[in-house]
Amino acid sequence: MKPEHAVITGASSGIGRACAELFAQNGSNLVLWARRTEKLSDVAEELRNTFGTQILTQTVDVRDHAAVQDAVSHLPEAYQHPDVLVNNAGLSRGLHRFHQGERLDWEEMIDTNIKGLLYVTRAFLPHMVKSGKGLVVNISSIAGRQAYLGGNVYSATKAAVKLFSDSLQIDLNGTGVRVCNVDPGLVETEFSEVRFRGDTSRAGPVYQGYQPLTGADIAECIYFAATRPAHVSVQDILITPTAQATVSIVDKKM
Ligand code: NDP
Ligand code: 8X3
Repeated sequence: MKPEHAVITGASSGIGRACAELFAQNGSNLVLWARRTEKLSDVAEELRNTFGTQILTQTVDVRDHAAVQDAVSHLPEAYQHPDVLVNNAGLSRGLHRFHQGERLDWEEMIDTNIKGLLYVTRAFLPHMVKSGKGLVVNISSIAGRQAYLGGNVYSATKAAVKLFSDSLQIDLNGTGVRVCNVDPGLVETEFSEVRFRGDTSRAGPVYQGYQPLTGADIAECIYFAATRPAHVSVQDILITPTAQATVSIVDKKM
């Protein structure tokens, strides 16, 4: 089953952008969300020109409940119950031990990774349930399964996403709507630059000394889940670079 309509949050870079590319390449029409309007428009323009599918963009901050509701209400009907909703928008801030951490960083992570994901899901799901089909993909993380030094609140937000995915499996049982939770390990994106607020001297080394995953590696897993026949549900995916054994054991050749 080829997804005709997909909605991807956090599509201005990294994993979300790679998903947009792969879905468009395979003929899907897309709605892309992010806050950076110009970056999002550039992605859309490039995909339209290359693949010729319909690409709509909406500048949405997923932390803004009213904006999320408003954006969904302004979409053409077919996109309100997409074949695939990729809940990808998310971020980490800081890598402090908890007792040295910043409250505003915790709030940003909780508001984006947990509350934002809930707002988006709640806005689309009633339409998807009514249509009796569709796939919700939640991007959690290996960090939601295993703790690491300084990961505290980020890990907690991702553990929440994973348990929310598990709960949705139950709540949506019998509706025809499927749920896929994806837990990536280290993926080279803007993630670490955002975590370290643009400090490339800290972000760069995160991906050095081994071959990290790319956004495209994650997009392929998501596309696989999205193209299974209706009776097949890929509930959970854990994907790491081969060099990564656990969240913090990485075979780096420096
Ligand atoms: P990027 O920083 O490259 O991409 C994050 C995307 O999320 C951007 O498009 C950003 O767009 C968007 N975003 C962030 N905050 C908001 C918001 N409030 N509202 C709307 N969009 C938002 O990182 P990744 O691609 O790596 O991250 C994607 C997801 O993957 C995240 O949930 C992350 O936690 C998860 N993940 C990443 C891993 C990694 O190693 N990279 C590993 C495991 C999970 P904009 O700034 O324009 O709003
Ligand atoms: C991101 C994985 O280990 O870089 O979710 O925090 S990690």
